[in-house]
Amino acid sequence: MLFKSFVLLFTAILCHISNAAIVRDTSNITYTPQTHYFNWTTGQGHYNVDGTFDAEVITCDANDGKGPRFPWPSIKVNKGDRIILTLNNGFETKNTSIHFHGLFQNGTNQMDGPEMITQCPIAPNSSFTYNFTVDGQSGSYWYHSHTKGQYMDGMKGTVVIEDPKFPFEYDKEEVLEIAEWYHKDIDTLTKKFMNVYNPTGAEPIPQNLIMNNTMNLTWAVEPNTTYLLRFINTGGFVSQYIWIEDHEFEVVEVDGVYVDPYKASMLYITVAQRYTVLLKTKDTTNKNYAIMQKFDDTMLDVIPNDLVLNRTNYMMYNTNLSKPEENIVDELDFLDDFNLVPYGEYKEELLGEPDQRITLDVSMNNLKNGINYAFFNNITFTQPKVPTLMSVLSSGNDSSDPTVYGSNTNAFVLEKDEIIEVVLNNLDTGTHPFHLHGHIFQVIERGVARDDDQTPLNYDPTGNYSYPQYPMRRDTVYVRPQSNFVIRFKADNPGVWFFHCHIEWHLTQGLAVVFVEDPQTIQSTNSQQLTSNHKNVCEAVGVQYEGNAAANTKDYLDLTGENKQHKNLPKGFTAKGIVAMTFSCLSGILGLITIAVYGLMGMNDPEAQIDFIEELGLDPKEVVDENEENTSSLTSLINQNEQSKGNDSL
Ligand SMILES: *[C@@H]1O[C@H](CO)[C@@H](O)[C@H](O)[C@H]1NC(C)=O
Ligand SMILES: *[C@@H]1O[C@H](CO)[C@@H](O)[C@H](O)[C@H]1NC(C)=O
Ligand SMILES: *[C@@H]1O[C@H](CO)[C@@H](O)[C@H](O)[C@H]1NC(C)=O
Ligand SMILES: *[C@@H]1O[C@H](CO)[C@@H](O)[C@H](O)[C@H]1NC(C)=O
Ligand SMILES: *[C@@H]1O[C@H](CO)[C@@H](O)[C@H](O)[C@H]1NC(C)=O
Ligand SMILES: *[C@@H]1O[C@H](CO)[C@@H](O)[C@H](O)[C@H]1NC(C)=O
Ligand SMILES: *[C@@H]1O[C@H](CO)[C@@H](O)[C@H](O)[C@H]1NC(C)=O
Ligand SMILES: *[C@@H]1O[C@H](CO)[C@@H](O)[C@H](O)[C@H]1NC(C)=O
Ligand SMILES: *[C@@H]1O[C@H](CO)[C@@H](O)[C@H](O)[C@H]1NC(C)=O
Ligand SMILES: *[C@@H]1O[C@H](CO)[C@@H](O)[C@H](O)[C@H]1NC(C)=O
Ligand SMILES: *[C@@H]1O[C@H](CO)[C@@H](O)[C@H](O)[C@H]1NC(C)=O
Ligand SMILES: *[C@@H]1O[C@H](CO)[C@@H](O)[C@H](O)[C@H]1NC(C)=O
Ligand SMILES: [Cu+2]
Repeated sequence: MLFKSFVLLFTAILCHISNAAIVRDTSNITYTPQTHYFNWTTGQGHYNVDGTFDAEVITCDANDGKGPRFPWPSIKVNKGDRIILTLNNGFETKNTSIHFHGLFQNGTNQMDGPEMITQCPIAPNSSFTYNFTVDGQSGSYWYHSHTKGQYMDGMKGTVVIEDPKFPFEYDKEEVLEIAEWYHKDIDTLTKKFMNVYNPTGAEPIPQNLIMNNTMNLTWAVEPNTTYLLRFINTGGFVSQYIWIEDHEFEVVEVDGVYVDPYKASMLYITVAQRYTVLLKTKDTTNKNYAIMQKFDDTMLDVIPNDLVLNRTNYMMYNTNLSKPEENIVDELDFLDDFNLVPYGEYKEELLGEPDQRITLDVSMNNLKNGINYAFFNNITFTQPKVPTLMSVLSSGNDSSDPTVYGSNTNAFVLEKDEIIEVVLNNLDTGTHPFHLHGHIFQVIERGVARDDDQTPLNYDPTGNYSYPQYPMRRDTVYVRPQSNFVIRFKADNPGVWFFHCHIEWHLTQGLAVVFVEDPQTIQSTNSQQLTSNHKNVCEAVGVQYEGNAAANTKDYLDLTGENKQHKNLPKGFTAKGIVAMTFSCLSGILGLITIAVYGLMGMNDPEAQIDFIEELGLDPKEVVDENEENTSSLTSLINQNEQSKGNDSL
């Protein structure tokens, strides 16, 4: 077995690593950093993205006199430049925020974006100024709201950081932004998703795959030209297979990390991942070619009949000739990113034995309110009352004690310069792309998928694994169904960094942990202190910028009053029970009663049964009346309770 996989790996490397890319001599190039100003205001509008439906979207007014626009602007800056972006909340009621995905924010943690982690939410009529440099980073990135799935409504855009010393030669550059699109807005979809009527946590099915915020995109190309082509998946749910008919990619960068040029005819791109490739066009113009996007349909709980799984876009050499037809391939033979090797300054030898190993088990289950949540180690992330960065800044010597950050935030404290290993075991049957803020990490191990009827393949800490000498590095990596991955990084970026599934549905379900990295250095660094603008934003939204997760400023180890997740299902009442019932029941109150009653049949403690019915917002007496046969055992207890209530009020 081991021998066989070795041979496979070896041949894979032989046929994919290429020397076609031409390396530039960049030794004499110098560059003076610039500052770029943006002044954006959020708003609500309508836009027909896919040509089939006028959807509610989030618009951007760039305050340039042109009014609100959609899609959002794309940003292009150079390595080392400064970005100063003022985000004005123009919504009537919604909070907002912006995160620059993949940027390290080294020394500027408060500019990272996730609300209640590094910043206060920006309230309507309030403005937050993001001010940071892109020191030492280049490549393909993106920005998006980090508030309540807002980026699924279009509050996002591509970010390209040009490197004046980019190592490979090319003639032209192009960005292709891929995503999925929903006709309904995120707030409407979330209400249906986080709902007792969706007990399996089935994610809403998108209507279409899109490219550059449209369908049927045309890309006019020049023949005989080497393009640096940047694929950026700004979606919130599905991974996509990407290929171009009869053309080959040479991958040179993933998630901002340069890699040894690697040939592939197909890419598998999860949401939030980026692949930058060299693409040499043909030297003739007698045909046009299909740019294909294909759903990873294993991520969909149901595949509606009218869902178009493959989308065709047009790579046009010659507009006089007809557009290409859909391109069909025999197999989905895509690049395994585990085989990539970082290039140049990004090449880093396998980090040594970890100082701290954090094991995270992913699972999904229902809590007592009937809703399906996602868990790391049985904890579903629940926002603290004070953004975690502000708890760090105000907690003095207590900042190294994870207690400060709450029992429901899954906070881990990392000490300065420690080697951190995260072992992630996916007990769930889905694929999940995980993103770490503030870092790229080495991916040293990734297990194969396990079928639904098998037991999950956990990482074995005593196992005999052979790790790559120069592991792949990136900021977003997927785990296969019921399998695992292991990543390592050095804790050399003081800050509070969110680690979460980038499927927005799963983040909403709580699939996140928080790394509090080197809290003492955060406290003692000038640039990490809250700007006065930031304090104003907190005041406007009514969030304290001092205190522990429970907003306690006196005793940082007293978490009384902190936000907590709902209780577990009562014993005997299983998630399966809820699922079975919801699918067989009618809508409305009658449906709820049926669920409650069915669940009750497996529950032997009448006290717990009543508790559960009340949790569902129902009157136990009513439930019993409507379902006499199934609940007779409850009747006496309810009567007793009523009697004792009556006695109390006398
Ligand atoms: C770089 O500069 C040095 C000194 O000016 C010169 O000798 C060398 O040819 C230059 N190299 C390139 C690639 O331009
Ligand atoms: C942003 O634009 C608005 C409207 O033109 C203006 O009032 C505001 O001063 C601008 N803010 C910044 C930081 O330039
Ligand atoms: C793309 O083509 C489909 C038909 O294949 C059409 O229904 C849709 O409106 C087109 N979308 C756009 C944005 O042109
Ligand atoms: C905005 O944030 C504040 C503070 O967290 C919160 O109380 C409020 O409910 C939020 N508003 C909305 C519409 O979510
Ligand atoms: C925002 O400011 C405008 C103009 O000052 C005012 O009309 C509006 O009521 C304010 N909205 C909120 C939510 O405070
Ligand atoms: C941005 O940050 C730099 C460095 O801290 C500071 O000098 C500058 O005043 C800031 N600009 C704004 C508009 O906040
Ligand atoms: C796609 O959108 C990007 C901006 O994100 C733009 O730079 C690029 O030119 C567009 N490509 C095509 C083919 O329209
Ligand atoms: C492409 O380049 C080759 C060799 O340089 C040349 O012979 C050919 O005419 C070019 N084709 C086009 C379409 O420009
Ligand atoms: C397309 O047709 C026009 C008119 O016949 C011609 O002038 C042009 O050169 C053609 N373009 C290409 C790329 O063949
Ligand atoms: C989609 O693409 C795959 C791969 O090219 C192909 O096998 C399949 O037939 C296509 N069509 C549909 C409807 O899935
Ligand atoms: C999560 O809960 C399950 C069931 O109670 C238990 O077996 C498991 O050990 C828990 N996992 C962790 C990491 O605490
Ligand atoms: C952050 O900056 C420090 C030096 O100021 C450097 O040692 C460290 O490697 C940087 N971390 C990252 C993730 O870039
Ligand atoms: Cu996920």
